[in-house]
Amino acid sequence: MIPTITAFERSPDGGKGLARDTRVRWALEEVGQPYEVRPVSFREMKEAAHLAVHPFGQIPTYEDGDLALFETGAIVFHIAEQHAGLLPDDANARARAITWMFAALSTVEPSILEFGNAKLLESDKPWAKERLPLVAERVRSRLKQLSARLGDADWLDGAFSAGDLMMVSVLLRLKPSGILDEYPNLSAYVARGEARPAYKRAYDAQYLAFIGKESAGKK
Ligand code: GTB
Repeated sequence: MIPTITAFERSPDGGKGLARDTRVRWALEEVGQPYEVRPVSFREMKEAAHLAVHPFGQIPTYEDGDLALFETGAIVFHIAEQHAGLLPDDANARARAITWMFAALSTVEPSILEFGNAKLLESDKPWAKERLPLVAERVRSRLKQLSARLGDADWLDGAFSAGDLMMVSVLLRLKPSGILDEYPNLSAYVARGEARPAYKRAYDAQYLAFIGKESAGKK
């Protein structure tokens, strides 16, 4: 069976691959699993049919036969469990790769999201100028720790894994800010992720979907 994922009908990032369907596409591409995409509008996301799959009315979701999942962590983990290539066979190495997935989502991503919100959604608030540097420092503090752990290794723990896929996906959100460039080993790490053929296919697919919608809208 071919799984179906949902994605923004028209991504607000203009096809830059920052919406979270990209990490799911990337995982599917890494394991060679074809997939279909059901684009959803912001209105559809909050309607009953979508809420039945995603209780928080967001994208992406993942449906395969009787199984319906939401949350990119759970989706990527499921894909990695179903196919070879994203988690090591050795039980301890596998547990460590899963640990990095959790670390990406629950220790590194929150400060990055907070930073994004402070820049994009709160910049007109009277306290924004004072808050932004604080939030940026929280991001730097995590990046410094991550940078120290990565050192000059290519990936976080041996061969590329779902842990790296998730960490790179989380860090990518920082690229436009320039903060990532303060940690050369982390920007090289992200670049290695982006250079993977599976990432390129995932990026191109979401970009082409966005461009397709744009040109259809202009007709
Ligand atoms: N924890 C969930 C997961 O990992 O699956 C979070 C899912 C989530 O945040 N989904 C977002 C969404 O559906 C899209 S990815 N938002 C609509 C809503 O909540 O109503 C977040 C996102 C949105 C936009 C950009 N962008 O424009 O750059 C980047 C990322």
